[in-house]
Amino acid sequence: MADTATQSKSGARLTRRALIAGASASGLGAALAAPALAQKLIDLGLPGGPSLRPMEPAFPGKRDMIVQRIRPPLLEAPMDAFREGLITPNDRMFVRWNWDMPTAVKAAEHRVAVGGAVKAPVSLTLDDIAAAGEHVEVVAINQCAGNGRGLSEPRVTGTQWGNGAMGCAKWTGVRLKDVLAKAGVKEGATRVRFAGLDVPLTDGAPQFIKSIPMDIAMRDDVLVAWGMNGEALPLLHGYPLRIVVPGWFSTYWVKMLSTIEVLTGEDDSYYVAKSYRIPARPITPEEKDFDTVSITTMPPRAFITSHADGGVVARGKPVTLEGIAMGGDAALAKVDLVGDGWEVPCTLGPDEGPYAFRRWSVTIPQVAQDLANIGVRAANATGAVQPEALNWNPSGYARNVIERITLRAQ
Ligand SMILES: Nc1nc2c(c(=O)[nH]1)N[C@H]1C(S)=C(S)[C@@H](COP(=O)(O)O)O[C@H]1N2
Ligand SMILES: [Mo]
Repeated sequence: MADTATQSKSGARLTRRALIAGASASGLGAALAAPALAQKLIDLGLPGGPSLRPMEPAFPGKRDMIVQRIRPPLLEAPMDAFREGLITPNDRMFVRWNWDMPTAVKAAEHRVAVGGAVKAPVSLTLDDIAAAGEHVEVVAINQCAGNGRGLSEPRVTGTQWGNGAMGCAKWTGVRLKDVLAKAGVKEGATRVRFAGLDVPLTDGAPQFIKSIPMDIAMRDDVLVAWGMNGEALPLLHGYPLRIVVPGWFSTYWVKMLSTIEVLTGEDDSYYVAKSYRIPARPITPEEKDFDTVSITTMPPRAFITSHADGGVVARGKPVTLEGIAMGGDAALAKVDLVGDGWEVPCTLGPDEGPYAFRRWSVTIPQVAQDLANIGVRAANATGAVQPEALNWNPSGYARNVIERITLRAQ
């Protein structure tokens, strides 16, 4: 819902130019100061609507990013961000804010309130958080639940992302369970809910708050993080603190964390009870009557990063294809290059843990003809395998159909 907000507070429809002017005039601040009009356009190959997007180099701390929206910012990484290594540099990490983001945070004054069903509510400084427990590093993929949504057929509503609403970083922080221990969780706790400093643009709209079940909150790798690839979290990524839930879509990775609330019942807040939900069973686009469940864990996915659709390869010569893959909520087990009726296993690169990207490569000894409709198919340790057909749902969540391209032999 918030995804599609293209209207200003006054309800006037904004042109791109007005948006940019508005961004500077309304004191959005240094962090998002009037990005220059982008000259470069990129084609995301979206089947159901306008496919061109500006490439924008002017966001603070970012190299060229695909601008899906300026305010609140929605920036997508171009696929060339994933061509090397398995860590996504901070300046290529996608950005997503549902509502306006604060453009300055005073670290010394920042507090995290831990309350709800706890023995003694506390208000923690950044130093308190840092001292709450052992410092932990986790390499984990930050992926929007709507990543690749723009490729859905039939088209669905929401940000028309290509596949660049993802990235893999090394996150540093303390365990959420150690922070919770500062307040002491009461018997009967069911979920832990998070809020950040951002508030809705429109009056009466729900705040972006999200919760996770207690057993997930108590996991050893679920963090209150302040570090991203060895640097302080950039403002765009939630300075000074964010939640990290490895293996879960990053809608739960609340940024600019300011409140932790222990719940004893269900969470009936908008972004849990009404939004970020998928059909409880597979449906067809025509079906309207179905139960829904919250989107939670990520399924396996793989991408070719060495070649783009329509690329040219040398006939009669060997070709090496490369890319990245992820297991989702479990370790990656295997990646296969698949064509029409054939498949070849790929070699996997360094393993940075179950929640990280892993590189894959495969060499075709001699290209005889066009490589038509080739794709890579990942499988994870629980046996989940990428499907041949799109798992279509009305919000385009959790896309993990095998992505196919065609390479021309010349
Ligand atoms: N405070 C806050 N945290 C948030 C959001 C938000 O709007 N506000 N969006 C969530 C969603 S939907 C996504 S996909 C991730 C994006 O994280 P990133 O911008 O660091 O890539 O942040 C999550 N955390
Ligand atoms: Mo998201």
